[in-house]
Amino acid sequence: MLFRNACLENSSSLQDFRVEDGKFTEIGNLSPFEGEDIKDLGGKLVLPPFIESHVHLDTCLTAGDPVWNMSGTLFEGIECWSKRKERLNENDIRERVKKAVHMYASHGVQFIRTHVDVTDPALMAMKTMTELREELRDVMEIQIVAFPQEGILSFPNGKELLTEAVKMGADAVGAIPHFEFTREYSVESLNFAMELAARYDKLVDVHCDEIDDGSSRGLETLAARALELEMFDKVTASHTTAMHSYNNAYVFKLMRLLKMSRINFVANPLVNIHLQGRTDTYPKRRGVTRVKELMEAGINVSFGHDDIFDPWYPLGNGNLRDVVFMGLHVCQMMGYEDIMNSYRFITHNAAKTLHITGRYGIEKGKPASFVVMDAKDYYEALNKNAVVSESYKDGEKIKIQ
Ligand code: 17E
Ligand code: FE2
Repeated sequence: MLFRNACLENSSSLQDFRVEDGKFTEIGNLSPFEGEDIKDLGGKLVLPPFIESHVHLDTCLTAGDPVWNMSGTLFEGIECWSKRKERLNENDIRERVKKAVHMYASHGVQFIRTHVDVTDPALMAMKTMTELREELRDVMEIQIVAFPQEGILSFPNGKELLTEAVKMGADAVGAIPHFEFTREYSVESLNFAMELAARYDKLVDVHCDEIDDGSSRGLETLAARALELEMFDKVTASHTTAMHSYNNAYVFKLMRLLKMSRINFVANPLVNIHLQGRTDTYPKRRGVTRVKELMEAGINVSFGHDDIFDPWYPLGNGNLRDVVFMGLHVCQMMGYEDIMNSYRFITHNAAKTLHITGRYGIEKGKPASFVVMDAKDYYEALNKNAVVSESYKDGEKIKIQ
């Protein structure tokens, strides 16, 4: 099939591309083969599919059940979730996850990395999510992070539960150093998670220093281990909001290690502008990690939504545009080029985080997965909140309800 007159990733002139057997076979100024199906895109924007690089699908769509998070803090959110967790069952998880996945799909998302809480003696969400990862494969590629929400050393049998979740088929290992009881536990939890991932050849994605405490320094341990174990870009530091509060001299020193370690970062601007700064009076810290400075240092940063209507965030509809929009404001990245290129936070940069770049992107020979937006470029798409009108996965059109 021949697609004509596409604005490919903000290109200044329109291009055509051909899809055969689920792959991109040609890109350029193309003439149709005899009898070939043709679709004229009329100058619309074509991007590689959107990627949700950080969300908690197991907690989605539970806000207010059984209680609302009144303080708006991460820590009250964890308490609310702990109450809801007692009532988890397979059907409940299935219904909510499917709903959330379809919300994402309708906004052109084709890949999701989800953190699944494994501080549950029954590992109910983990088990169900591994099944859903297979069942939903035609619509969404899902990566699962075994996420110890209530700690590895500070939760009964935390180490065993995390190990079991890895054996059940998690794609990545998580940790939550800032939530552990002590600084020593924080370091030990990171060592444990990294060694576990190395042993089972898994990726790593840590909820790292999600607190407005400038002395929360899990990140240096994570980056040092990524370097020493040669795991490099298989490792991701999510949130790192404490970095907002680190002193500049420390960040200056830290940057050397971060560059050497080659780890990825995920910022969740929509949720962290809501959760952070809650113990401040005025001035109130924004609490989002140093995105601009990380990018300037050549470090990979993607953006995630983190939550959809759950104890940590009371809104959300699966549209990553809102995440980008908030991120650009909070991080003060509002130059023309910043805005134009901001789709990369939820496409190419996120593909690096998920470790899928080899089979992602609009290039000859790669799977023909892409989205079409009702806009002439991403600047306009972002500004007008343009809809994703079509989403193709491996050459097949995904139904957008
Ligand atoms: N759990 C956590 O530790 N941090 C978050 N931002 C969310 C869940 C959403
Ligand atoms: Fe998170």
